[in-house]
This record gives sequence, structure tokens and C-alpha cells, in this order.
Amino acid sequence: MVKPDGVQRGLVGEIISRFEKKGFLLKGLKLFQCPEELAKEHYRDLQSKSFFPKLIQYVTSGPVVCMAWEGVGVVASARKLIGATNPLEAQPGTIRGDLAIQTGRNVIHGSDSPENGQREIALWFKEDEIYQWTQADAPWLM
Ligand code: RTP
Repeated sequence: MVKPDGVQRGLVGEIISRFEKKGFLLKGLKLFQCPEELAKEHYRDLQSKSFFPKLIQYVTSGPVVCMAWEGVGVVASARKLIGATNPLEAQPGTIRGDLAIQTGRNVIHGSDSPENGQREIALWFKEDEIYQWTQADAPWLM
């Protein structure tokens, strides 16, 4: 998900491009204003943290771009493409390392496990917003 600061700063194309160029398959994509209840459910594991209210305010402060990406090892690879939570600790070349400076404005969220990826797709997308399609066969890439 491109967070509200990423949308406001015009980074949506840049971020989508990095996942596309890596070779992942885009299965769902939408601009979406996140309701407070959904933000709280999405980040329920962090509800005891002191920054939780600010996090909810941030994620609901403007539209986000929800993306569902598919591919071999996509969750772990996306974490690498995204970089560390604190952008100042994120490696140059990563999305956060290149495009952000504050943990509280770190431009993108990525699922941290395949199970959470499935859970989050079900939370953020309706069933008919996920498209089943495949790239042209390229067996030499496997
Ligand atoms: P995300 O879920 O957004 O991909 O981030 P993450 O796994 O890298 O980090 P996580 O620990 O799950 O935190 C979720 C989001 O909460 C905000 N945060 N603020 N100390 C703070 O003020 C603080 N710590 C975390 C960040 O927006 C982080 O991405």
C-alpha cells in the first residue's frame, strides 16, 4: 500500500514501477480512502504501542493506493525493495531509503508474511477487485 504521504508526494508511479520492473504481477490496484475501523483492524497487532493513534491518523489522512502483487517469493522480496521501517536506516536503492526520511512518513506498507498478505488482501479488496491473469509464458525465466 502506498501510504497517504506517498500519494500526496506523487510517488505512486515510481513505487508501482519498482514492483513492475522487478517482475511481479499486479493482481489488484485501487485508490482508496481508508476508514478508521479498517486502519485499526489492519494494524491491530500494534494497538498497544504509544504511536498507534498517530499511525491511525496518518493512514486515514488521505487516499492510499492498495496494490496486490503476485510472484515467487514476493513477500520477502517486497520487504527488501521497501527497506527498513525507519527510512534513515533503510539502504539506498530501497523505496524508503531513496524516498523518505521519517518513520511516521515512510511512504509504503508491505505485508510481513504470506499469511498476512492473504489477510490484508481480504481486508482491503473486494473479491472482484482481484484479477486472475498471467504474463505470457517465459519458461526460460523459471
Ligand atoms: P508497515 O507495516 O507499514 O510495512 O511497516 P513495518 O512492518 O516496516 O513496521 P511496523 O513495526 O509494522 O510498523 C507499522 C508502521 O507504524 C509506523 N511506526 N511508527 N516509533 C514510531 O513512531 C513508529 N514505529 C512504527 C510506521 O509507519 C510503520 O511503517
